Amino acid sequence: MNDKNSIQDFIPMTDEQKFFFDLRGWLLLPSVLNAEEIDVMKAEVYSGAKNSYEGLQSLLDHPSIVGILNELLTEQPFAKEECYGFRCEGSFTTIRKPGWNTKDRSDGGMPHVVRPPQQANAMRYQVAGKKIFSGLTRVVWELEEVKAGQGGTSFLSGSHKAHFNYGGPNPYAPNIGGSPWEESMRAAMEDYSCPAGSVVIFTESLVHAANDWTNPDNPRCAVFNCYNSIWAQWHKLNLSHEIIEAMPPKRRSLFRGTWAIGGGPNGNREYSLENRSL
Ligand SMILES: O=C(O)CCC(=O)C(=O)O
Ligand SMILES: [Fe+2]
Repeated sequence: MNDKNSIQDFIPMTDEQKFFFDLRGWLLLPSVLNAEEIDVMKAEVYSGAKNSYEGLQSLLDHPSIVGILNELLTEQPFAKEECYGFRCEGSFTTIRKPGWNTKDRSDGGMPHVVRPPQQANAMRYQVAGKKIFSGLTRVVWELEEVKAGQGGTSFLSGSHKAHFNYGGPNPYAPNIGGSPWEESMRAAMEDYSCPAGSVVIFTESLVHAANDWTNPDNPRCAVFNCYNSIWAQWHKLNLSHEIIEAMPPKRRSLFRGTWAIGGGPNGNREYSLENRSL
């Protein structure tokens, strides 16, 4: 795997990917990791991913997603040779054995969003000047096979651009709870089948849900990484300075402080103990 990630090292987002991401709010990249890479990452997750990013950190700026995150989150002049133009918010891993149920989640599997896209705010999906800004953006690494309808994350495609609320009593609620249309919205949701080593990218403005894992053949084993604009933060960082400090410098820049002006002529490019997101 590539640890340097110079500015030329990534794979650009294609026009086709841009079209479908904008249309649906999510994108599947099948079979990104090879068998050996899958084994290494899976072993890390199954052994508890104790220092989460330590063994999984090469996924954070994997060349297959950097070009896409540049399109989705970066204003071009802010992508530099020595630092990324987007930031990482945090990460979690999941192992869901056959029979795993959404009751184990605090949201109980309720379809939800970061913030409803009907109001303007710093997390919302927008397009201007032929440029996407995807707001809070999730990258899911599926390390085991996923079969459609058997427990992958599901999406209400297009809902990241919905102009009308979900029908529930509170238009600010970040989920579809209490909506008289809950069943028809759930019925309209779609998901994906993919081999192990695939990536799913979605805007958190899209209505999405966790689902019961009913696939009897293998568990779900996935890494969920979250990204944002270098000027916006949603999650509190769940990663120690020691782990970030040990990363290569460009990868470290994913965790630099969330600000733009006031730090000298070069602006905000380098991660340090004094310049980190908290
Ligand atoms: O667990 C899942 O499938 C959904 C996770 C989720 O809601 C998210 O990544 O924002
Ligand atoms: Fe979510």
